[in-house]
Amino acid sequence: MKPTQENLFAALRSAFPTQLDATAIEAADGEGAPRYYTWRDLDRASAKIANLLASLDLPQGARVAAQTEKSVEALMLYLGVLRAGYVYLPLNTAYQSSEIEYFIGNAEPSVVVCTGRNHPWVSKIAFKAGTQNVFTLNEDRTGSLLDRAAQHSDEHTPAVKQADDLASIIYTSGTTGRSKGAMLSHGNLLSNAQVLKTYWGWRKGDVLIHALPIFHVHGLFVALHGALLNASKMLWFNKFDPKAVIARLPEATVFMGVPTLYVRMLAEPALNRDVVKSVRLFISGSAPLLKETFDEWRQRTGHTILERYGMSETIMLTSNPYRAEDGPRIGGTVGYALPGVGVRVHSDEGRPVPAGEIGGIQVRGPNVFKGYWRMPEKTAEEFTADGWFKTGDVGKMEADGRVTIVGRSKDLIISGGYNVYPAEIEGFINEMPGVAESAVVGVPHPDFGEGVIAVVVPKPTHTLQADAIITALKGKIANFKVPKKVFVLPDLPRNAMGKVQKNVLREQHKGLFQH
Ligand code: MCA
Ligand code: AMP
Repeated sequence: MKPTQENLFAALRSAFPTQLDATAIEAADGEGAPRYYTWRDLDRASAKIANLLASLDLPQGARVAAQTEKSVEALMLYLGVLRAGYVYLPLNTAYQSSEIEYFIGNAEPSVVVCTGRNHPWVSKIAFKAGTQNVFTLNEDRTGSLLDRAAQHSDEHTPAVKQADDLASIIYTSGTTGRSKGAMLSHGNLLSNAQVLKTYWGWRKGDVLIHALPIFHVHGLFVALHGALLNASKMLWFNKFDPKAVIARLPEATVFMGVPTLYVRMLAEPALNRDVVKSVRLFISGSAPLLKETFDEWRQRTGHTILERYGMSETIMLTSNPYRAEDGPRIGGTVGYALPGVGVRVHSDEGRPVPAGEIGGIQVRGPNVFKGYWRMPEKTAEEFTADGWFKTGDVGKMEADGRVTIVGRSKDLIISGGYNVYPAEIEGFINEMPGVAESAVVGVPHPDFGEGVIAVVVPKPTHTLQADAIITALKGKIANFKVPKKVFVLPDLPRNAMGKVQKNVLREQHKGLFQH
C-alpha cells in the first residue's frame, strides 16, 4: 500500500491560496522600501532549498542546524528542510561557541547554516563534529545557501513523511542538567497547528504581525504555522521594535507576543484604542503574563489578551477561550486544555489532587513530543508510568478544567521569554578562578518578567569583582543568560540539611529591579 503523505510542509503548502501571486509576507522593518514575498516565492524558494538538500545525498533523518538571524529567507530554509524530509534544528542567534559546540556535538547535523560573520568559528566546530556541509545565510540575503540553491530547480515534490517521523529538534533543558533535544514529529506539529486554527478562530483575511524570533516554538511553530495554515499574510519584523509594530497594528488582525512585548508596547504613548481597531486577537505566552499587564492592556486598548501555555516538548497545551461562549479570558490563568489534549494535576506521590489544589501539571496527547534526542533514560524519567509527560510546572485545575500555573518544580528562570537554567550559569561561574560556589536566581524584573542575578562566594583569601564576572560570562554564554547583577558575598544561605536556600535569595533581592 502506498504510504499516506503526512509531511507538515505538504499540509502547509496545500493551504496556500490559489492566487499564488498574492502577498504572503511583507518584510516590514529594516532600511529602504518594504519587501514583498508572494506565496509563489515561498513555494519556489523552499523548492530550490529542498532540491539543494536532496542533492547532498544526506542520510535519512539528517539534521539541518540553523543559527541565522531572523529573515524571510531563514523561514524559507525551514520550509525547505521540512519539504525535503529532513529534521530542522533551530539555534538561538545569541548562542556562543561553547553552546554551539554542545548542540552540534549532540545533534550531529549533516548540514549547518550560519551567518557569514560566524562562519569562521561555527564551521570549525561543525567540521570537527563531522558535519559535511556548512552554508552561510546573511540578513541581506547573501551567502552560499541561496547561491547554491539558486542553481536548483524551483519545483520539488515534498518527501513522503509519516505523522510519527521527526520534523524538528528543539533544545530545551526541561528540568536539570545539559540541554536536551525535544524531538517533534510532523504529526505533533500539524495536529497542534490544526487545533489552534480552529480554537483561535483563524479566518479569511486575517493578517498576523510576526515579531518573534524564529528559533523557538512560539515564533517558529505557533505564529508561523498559524498564518501559513490559514493562508494569512504576515507583516514580518526581523527585530521587535514597539514603535514600528504599533505603527502597523492598524493593518493587522492577530498579534502574538511574550509578555515583554506587551510591556514594551504599553510604554509607548502611541498605543491607544484607535490603532488596535482592526485587531481581533492578542495572544500572550511563553512566560507568565502579569495581571497588571493584562489589566493595563485591557484598559488602554479595550482588548482582553488571550493567554495560553506551552512547552517545547508539548507545543501548545492550554489556552484561554477565544469565543465568548466558551468562557471568559481570565488574567493570571492559562485557560483550558486544548481540544484533544489531556491535562491533569498530580501530587509528587503520583495521585490526582482535588480540583483547586496545587500539584504537578501533566499532559498527554498528539502534541506531546517523541522524547529527548538520544536520551532514552531522561525521556523515561519525564513520563509517568501511565504515559503522561511531567511538565515541571506547578499549578491547579478548577472543577471546570481551568488551569492556573503557580510556579515551577524545575529550577528555571524565564527572562523575556527565554529560558535560563541556573545550573548551567552556576557551572560557568564556578569554573572561574577564585570562585568557591555560586547561586543563580530570578527576581522580578519590570521588562523581562524575571531578571537573572548571581550570588558568588570567593574562595578563602581570594577577592572577586562582580563586574569582572559579568564581563567574563559575556564572552562565554548567550547574553540573555548573563546575570544582570552579581553580588560577591562571604556565603550562601543554607538550610539545616546544607541545601542552598534559593527562596531566601529571591526574597532578599526581590526589589532589586523594581522602582
Ligand atoms: C535581550 N537581552 C535579554 C533578553 N533579550 N536579557 C534578558 N532576557 C532577554 N529575553 C539582553 C540583550 O542581550 C542586551 O544585553 C540587553 O538585554 C538589552 O537588549 P534589548 O535590545 O532590550 O533586547 P531586544 O533585542 O529588544 O530583545 C528583547 C526581546 C527578546 C524582544 C524581548 O528577548 C525576545 O524576542 N524575546 C522573545 C523570546 C521568545 O520568542 N520566546 C519564546 C520561546 P547587553 O546590553 O548586555 O548587550 S518558546 C516558549 O517559551 C514556549 C514553548 C511557549 O509557550 O511559547
Ligand atoms: P520552553 O522550555 O521554552 O519550552 O518553556 C516552557 C515553559 O515556559 C513552560 O514549562 C512554562 O514554565 C513556561 N510557560 C509557557 N507559557 C506560559 C504561560 N502562559 N504562563 C506561565 N508559564 C508559561
